[in-house]
Amino acid sequence: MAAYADARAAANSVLPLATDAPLYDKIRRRTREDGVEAIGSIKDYTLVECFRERGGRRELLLGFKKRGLGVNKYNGFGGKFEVGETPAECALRETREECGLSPRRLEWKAQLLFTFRDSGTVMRVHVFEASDFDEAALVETDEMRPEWFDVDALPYDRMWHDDAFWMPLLLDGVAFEAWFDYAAGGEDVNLSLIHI
Ligand code: 6OG
Repeated sequence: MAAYADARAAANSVLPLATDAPLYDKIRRRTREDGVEAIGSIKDYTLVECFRERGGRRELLLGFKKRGLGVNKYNGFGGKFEVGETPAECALRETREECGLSPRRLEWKAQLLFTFRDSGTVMRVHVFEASDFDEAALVETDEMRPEWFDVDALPYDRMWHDDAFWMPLLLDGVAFEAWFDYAAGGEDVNLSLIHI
């Protein structure tokens, strides 16, 4: 139960984390069966998916990551929390820092938990859907090269493997919580569980 208490504290009481307790228990059970203690410390991140309408089509802004975790992959914008930040504050700051956009609409949509077979650290990623921004502010930064994609033609082969599992839910407007267990090396998902 320690991880559950920790999850609540880290969420600053602003997120609907209703189903996290059973999910943490499942992660423990499933990974212990393989002789792995997958839940050690928990590191929190945000991830922001920015949408626009173009010619009757829906488009998603992805950034090609130029450095750090996920280098050479397309992903949404986000990163680690600064001390005292709520998830929404972190999401907005990271989006502004990485691509210049300041979304006026930001909605919590998902919590992703990642375990890695070569690490005891759980990554907990708070996913937001964003829209309504001044597009003139969009810039390439040292970290990300932004690019719009039609939602029916996302570059899944150049994104994190987990995205192909959960992105269709996000595109359908579903809020969810999911766990992805990555094989050693961190490129392929071994196991996944999704709670809607
Ligand atoms: P910085 O290093 O830029 O934060 N992130 C992941 N996103 C997806 N879709 N799948 C993963 O699979 C991810 N691992 C990390 C969270 C890293 C950014 O990358 C996201 C942050 O937005 C393992 O501070």
